[in-house]
Amino acid sequence: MDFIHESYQAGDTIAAIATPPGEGGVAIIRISGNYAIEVASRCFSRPVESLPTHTVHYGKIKNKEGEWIDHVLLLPMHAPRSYTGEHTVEIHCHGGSLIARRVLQTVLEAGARAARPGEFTFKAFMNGKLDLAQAEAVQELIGAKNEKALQAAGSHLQGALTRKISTFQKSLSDIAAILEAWVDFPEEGLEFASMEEIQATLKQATDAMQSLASTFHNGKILREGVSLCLIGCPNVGKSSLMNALLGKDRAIVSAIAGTTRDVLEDHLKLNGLNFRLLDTAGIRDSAEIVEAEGIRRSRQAMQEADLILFVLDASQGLQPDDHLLMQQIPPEKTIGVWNKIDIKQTELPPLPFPTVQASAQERQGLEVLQATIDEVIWKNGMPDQQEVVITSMRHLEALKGAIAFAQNVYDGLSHNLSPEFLCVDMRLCLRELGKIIGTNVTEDILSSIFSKFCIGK
Ligand SMILES: Nc1nc2c(ncn2[C@@H]2O[C@H](COP(=O)(O)OP(=O)(O)OP(=O)(O)O)[C@@H](O)[C@H]2O)c(=O)[nH]1
Ligand SMILES: [Mg+2]
Repeated sequence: MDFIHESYQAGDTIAAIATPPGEGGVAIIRISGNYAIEVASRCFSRPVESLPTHTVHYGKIKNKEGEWIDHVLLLPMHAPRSYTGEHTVEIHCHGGSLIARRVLQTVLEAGARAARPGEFTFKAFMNGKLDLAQAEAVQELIGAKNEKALQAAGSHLQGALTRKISTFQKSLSDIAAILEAWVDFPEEGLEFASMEEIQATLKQATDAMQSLASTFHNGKILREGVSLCLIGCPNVGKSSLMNALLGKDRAIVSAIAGTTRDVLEDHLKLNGLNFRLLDTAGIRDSAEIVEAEGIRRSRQAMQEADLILFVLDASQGLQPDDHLLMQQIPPEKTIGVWNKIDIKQTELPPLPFPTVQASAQERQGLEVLQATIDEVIWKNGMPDQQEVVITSMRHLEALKGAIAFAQNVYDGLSHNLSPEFLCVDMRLCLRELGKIIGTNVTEDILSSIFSKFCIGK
């Protein structure tokens, strides 16, 4: 992967097709840079220099030889009023991939360079149109697979995360300033503010950063969805429950124990969230080689899943094999499902996790099951619309770093550590926070962020 900014020159004029490949009503070619207007002018049937900014114009695209390429609409946007903050021209041509590529080719021949992935957004970042957290939110917004993820990305793009980080930076910079003054004028001691006050502010900021960091669990659910694994002994009705939840005949169901041999996967949307549903082979002692491999995969799926549905046969009650299996299941991520409640015979014992009764065959108890799934997933509380949640691992790492350094300063104050040391940690703490919004990022971080974008964004 190219380092996007290796050859980055502010104002470099770049172009790309901004719409997805394939056939469509229109395709958009985007040009951005110091010479965007001139480049567009060289291929358009009218001088683009004379067109007022943010107006749309009908005309022809022609190549250097004067050959007609397409009829288009052209939209000039003069700097700084554009996505990138530079002169930008969008050309709306017919939406075939070949025709769009021809128009792009013409634009490139007229002097633009082909854009790299994410380069338009990178320019927006470099020109101060977006901070780094907002630039990443653009990608989240494009990639959002469910309503809630879209909401979180929208709030990041509008700067909610940035504002939050800025408040941390503000109160921690105040402390940093006091500590620096202390280093410069040690004989004056800490009279600028009392030790208790500094520690109180530090604690407040650390708690607030901690609570932002703890939203990552929810953020991950929003972004990636939840993997939900059906586990149980043979024949309890896992595949039937999978089919019932999906509302389709996905997995083979039979009265023969050991029907499912491999992990089966399908996707489901529940309460605005994406689920990856995994049906597995019934777990029992088996010497049969294929079944044994299936069982190994069941166990692996169980370990990796975010949530386990432990399925039991209510017509049989808790059998010794169920009991054995139950001891191997992590209870904090498990929901018990007594299936076949339609033919229940015995009293059912309580289980050490939330449990529901259902009949996959009669489609009973599914709503209660769905509600319980929701409850267990959002056990720390569902984020409300206003809450800022972090969805990126990079942000979590930086926050954790900032928390650790702030904690060092706090402890150092308690132990009368020399202010020089405290200043170092304070600066490192601020630097971690800066990484989130992009004031302190290395080239590789930028590269890795922007290279995930598509070309044309
Ligand atoms: N009465 C009743 N029978 C059910 C119910 N759910 C499943 N069954 C029956 O139980 C048998 C086993 O169902 P499956 O869904 O194949 O069970 P499984 O847990 O996937 O079994 P393996 O893949 O072999 O581990 C089939 O004969 C189903 O028709 C239910 O809710 N009520
Ligand atoms: Mg099965």
